[in-house]
Amino acid sequence: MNDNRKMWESLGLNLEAHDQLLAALGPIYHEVYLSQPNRPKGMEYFDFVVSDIHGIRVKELLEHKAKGGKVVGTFCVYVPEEIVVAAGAICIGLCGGVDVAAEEVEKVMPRNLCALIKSFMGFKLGKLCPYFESCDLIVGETTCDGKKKAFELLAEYAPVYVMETPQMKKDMDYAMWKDELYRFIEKIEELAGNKITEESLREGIRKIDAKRKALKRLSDLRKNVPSPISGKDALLVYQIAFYDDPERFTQMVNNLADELEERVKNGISAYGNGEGPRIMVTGTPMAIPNWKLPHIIESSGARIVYDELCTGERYFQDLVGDVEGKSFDEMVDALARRSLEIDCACFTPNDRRIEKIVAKAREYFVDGVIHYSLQFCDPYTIEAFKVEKALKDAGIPVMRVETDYSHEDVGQLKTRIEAFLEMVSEKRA
Ligand code: BJ8
Repeated sequence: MNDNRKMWESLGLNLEAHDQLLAALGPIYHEVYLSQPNRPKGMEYFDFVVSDIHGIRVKELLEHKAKGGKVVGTFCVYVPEEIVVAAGAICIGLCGGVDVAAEEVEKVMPRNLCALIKSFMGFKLGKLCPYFESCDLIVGETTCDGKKKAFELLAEYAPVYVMETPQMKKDMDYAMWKDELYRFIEKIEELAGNKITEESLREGIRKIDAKRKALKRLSDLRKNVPSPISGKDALLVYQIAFYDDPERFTQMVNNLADELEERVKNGISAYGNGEGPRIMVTGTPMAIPNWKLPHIIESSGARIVYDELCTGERYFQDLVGDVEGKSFDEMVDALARRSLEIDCACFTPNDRRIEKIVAKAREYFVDGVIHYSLQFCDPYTIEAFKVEKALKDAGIPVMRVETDYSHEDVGQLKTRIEAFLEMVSEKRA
């Protein structure tokens, strides 16, 4: 038995089902990623991370735990990883992007539920995720109803702590959220056995701000024509941001951005065959390995240049900012304000998201927008109508897509997307 298998066994994984999962990932990754022409050399690191997706990083988590460290799993970009890092713990984003253990999941929750929720429950119930099994605490939130109720069920299988996220963004909501961050600080201190000091909080904020800054730098480079990186590659980097070591990851993203700057100077396209329509994707997050829609879009000749997603801009568009000389309370305040800048459809009203989508579509020279919602996700599916109207009013072509993680609708989606891209190209000509 090789070292990885011993490690997975020690975590109690269902080895047979886990083998099948990894075996399925390889060919998909090859088709979606490795077959792309003209990829930046800097993507080799991210390919390596995926090629050993349940190996080295899990080993690092277990080494950390062996020294008395803690691992905290999260599902939402509102959970402030700065606080986890400040306590000396490791923060891992856990969202699942693939259908797993459906039979077990449907024994404890309804079939007609968002695929992302069913996926993370499947990873837990099917004992398929070494990250999940390494966590000392799972942090949920009260964003959408589906997640809120799923965390009650998840608590029967793992230690769960739920943060109460507000539903509006009034002054009282900021105050409530700031209190909630203090409650979270206490919980994390108790778990980690470490007091979060002014200096450790400042350091935690600096580390995570540096990561977001690197991601923002990468994203800004996607404004260029021709695009120096494919949309699929950018998405992969955003997805890995949730579980890689933050300092190493920041360095790798900055290296990649250096290379992309050179490409921009020399007019090198990631696609190598001219520029197809420039597309923005907006909507529900795409957790790894959910590459279905981006693959359809880019293999139909378009270029995704902006992701208004939590696995995208919503994760890194705002920084906490300079915390030099700030008191503990001022830093907690800045953390609360930064996270409430994120415009998740769980908030009401959420007009700012819509205004941003229109503004960014112009800033990134977007020819069309594809609104992506997971089926049964009420917040995004309902908000899609307002997004569509605002874009149409602004003269920007838009299409709505509702799907899940199955591959049954790939043919149908491809036909619809090709028709949309044809229309967009005619308008552009
Ligand atoms: S901040 S988008 S990460 S909640 S897709 S589970 S909303 S039914 S994931 Fe999200 Fe935080 Fe918002 Fe971002 Fe519910 Fe919709 Fe499923 Fe969703």
